[in-house]
Amino acid sequence: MKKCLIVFISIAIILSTQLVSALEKTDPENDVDHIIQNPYSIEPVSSKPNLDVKKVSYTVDEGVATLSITVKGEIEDNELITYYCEYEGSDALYQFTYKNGNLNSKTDDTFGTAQDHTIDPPNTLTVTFDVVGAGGSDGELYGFAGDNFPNLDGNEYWMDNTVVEAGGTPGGGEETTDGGNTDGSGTPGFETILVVAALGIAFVILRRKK
Ligand SMILES: [Ca+2]
Repeated sequence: MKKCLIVFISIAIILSTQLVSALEKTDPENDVDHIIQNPYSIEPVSSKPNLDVKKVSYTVDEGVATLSITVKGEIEDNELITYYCEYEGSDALYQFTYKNGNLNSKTDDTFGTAQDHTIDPPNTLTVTFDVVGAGGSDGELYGFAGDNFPNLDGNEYWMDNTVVEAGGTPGGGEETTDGGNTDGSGTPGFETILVVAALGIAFVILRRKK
């Protein structure tokens, strides 16, 4: 009887690890900051839709981790415009920087290294990685788009980023407490629910066999 239970538990755990992990964070529209350095001023503008982050997402499925950033306008290839996205979990870090058609990611083996990227017409930049770590989705997701930043040329720049949770400082972006952002639409607890459900079914089957 104990052997049967162990088999069912093993099956439940295997099933749970094969599920898709997903995390998503949305960002308000028309909130790109126009920043003038001297004299300093900052003002949200709607005139830069190609920088206006709407959403970042992270998924893991069958050994592939996917990071994406979606803007209100179009992903723009321009030497002054940078798109950045990262996911940092307890056992993995994936990050990429996209600028004027060029994609860079961390090359350290302990970090995710980008495999490929697509621009899904016309406003989503999607980058795939080979999974490192356990492929969970309990970490922090962050996205940023900037014009003339961080390589400042002149006295002004534009930027938009998603909320940085307390204690996190990814990407060097501003720490912000913008209202209206939403977070936590991921499904980190779903695997646990499935395991519990599978165990429940296993117990029912075992009881009927007595
Ligand atoms: Ca935005």
